[in-house]
Amino acid sequence: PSFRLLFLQLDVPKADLTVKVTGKQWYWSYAYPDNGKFEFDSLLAQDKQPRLLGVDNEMVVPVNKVIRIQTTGADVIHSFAVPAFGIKIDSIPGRLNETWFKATKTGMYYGQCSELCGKDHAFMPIAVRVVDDQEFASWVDAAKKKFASNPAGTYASVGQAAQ
Ligand SMILES: [Cu+2]
Repeated sequence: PSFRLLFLQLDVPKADLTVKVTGKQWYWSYAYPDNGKFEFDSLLAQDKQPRLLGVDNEMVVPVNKVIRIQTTGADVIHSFAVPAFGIKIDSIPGRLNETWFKATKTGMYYGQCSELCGKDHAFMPIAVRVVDDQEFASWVDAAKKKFASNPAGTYASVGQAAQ
């Protein structure tokens, strides 16, 4: 029976939305190819609860929709795991892995990097905020302005500018 389940997990149903998740040392970046292709970084927020799980910019998705996750690594191997959705998939440089989930309730869901990836492996949480359709649409509108028009504001480019 477990093999049947493992097999079915890999069969990605028709997705309502795709989010591309890139694991980096030591944070995640989320890209929304279906919603204007904006991308943003999600960094551990020291001042947020729950401790070690709160981030500055959450991954936001609509409730009751099939969300396809495509994941890769930018530097070393990471792993994208969200226990509440039953997903765990390696984020490997040079490779695009796929998985999916469908959240049936709104709210916050958390996960952590699950492949030892260096110094701050324990400090690159995954925070997913599941919202209704209307809230998702307004978040997308705001996110397009906040992230797409200002690529210089992302963590990675701030790091490059400092070099
Ligand atoms: Cu990692």
